[in-house]
Amino acid sequence: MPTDDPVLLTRRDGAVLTLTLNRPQALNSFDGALHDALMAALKDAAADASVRCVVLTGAGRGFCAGQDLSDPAVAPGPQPRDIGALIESRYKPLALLLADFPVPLVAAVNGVAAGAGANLALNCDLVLAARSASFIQAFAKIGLVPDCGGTFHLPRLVGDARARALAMLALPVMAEQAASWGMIWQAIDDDALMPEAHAMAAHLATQPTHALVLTRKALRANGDLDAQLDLERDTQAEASRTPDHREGVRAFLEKRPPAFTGASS
Ligand code: T3D
Repeated sequence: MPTDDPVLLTRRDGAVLTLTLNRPQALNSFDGALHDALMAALKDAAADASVRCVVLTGAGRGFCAGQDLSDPAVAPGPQPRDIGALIESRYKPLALLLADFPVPLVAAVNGVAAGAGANLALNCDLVLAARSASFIQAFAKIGLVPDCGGTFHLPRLVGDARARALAMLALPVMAEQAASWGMIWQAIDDDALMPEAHAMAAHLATQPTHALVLTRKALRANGDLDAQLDLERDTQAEASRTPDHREGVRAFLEKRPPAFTGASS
């Protein structure tokens, strides 16, 4: 149900900017308005020298459920659709902006993080999650492949074997397990999440910002994120042309298990 509430909330505490995805009725999944608002707010923050740390979080019981599958702009019709263009215009620029962001990024994952929502968090420098939160590479459930940098970050964070299993089985990983696997920095008691995320962001905002950003760059130097995002776009475009993708989204919207055929086109 559409509301008049802003899809993104902003809060400033000194040098810390908190951006809260605010479509709780759809677990803060991305429609066009949220994509636009988040990119605009991040670009403004990147251009504002007084912002020295950004916290990303979600309103309600979810962090972000990835692409809004009910958005009429992307809902599958009877014909195959090619979502390579959506990846190119939305998720690739978002992942690249976060990769080169001029100040540290903290994700405060307050609840379920699924699909591109999970990978939005994994693009951040430090990921804190409420103990009740979970991370799901939900793509296989709708006949897609991980995007928004997931195929770049996930194997680096948890290793190839776990990355393959998480992406192919689309199983939820609870925050504590995610921390013990090195997917995130810390699992935190639910009611302590935001105070701890803000305390960490306030500390980071007093640190040598440019050196921290150069540290991120150096730690990621042995991988070509840009090329991997192009590969995600192309594989996602191919996956999105399959009948299984259309069936997966239909099944999600109709709240029933999908009946996949395995066909490639
Ligand atoms: O165009 C493209 O598709 C390209 C996209 C690329 C990037 C992607 O992110 S693809 C992956 C998209 N996301 C998903 O596949 C996740 C879909 N959601 C889920 O699997 C489940 O909702 C969760 C595992 C995240 C949470 O499950 P649960 O049981 O806690 O909650 P729920 O009942 O499923 O969801 C609560 C509501 O949010 C529900 O609406 P309702 O019935 O209360 O009116 C549900 O429909 C809505 N919702 C959840 N996720 C989405 C969504 N609505 C639209 N899009 C969503 N992604």
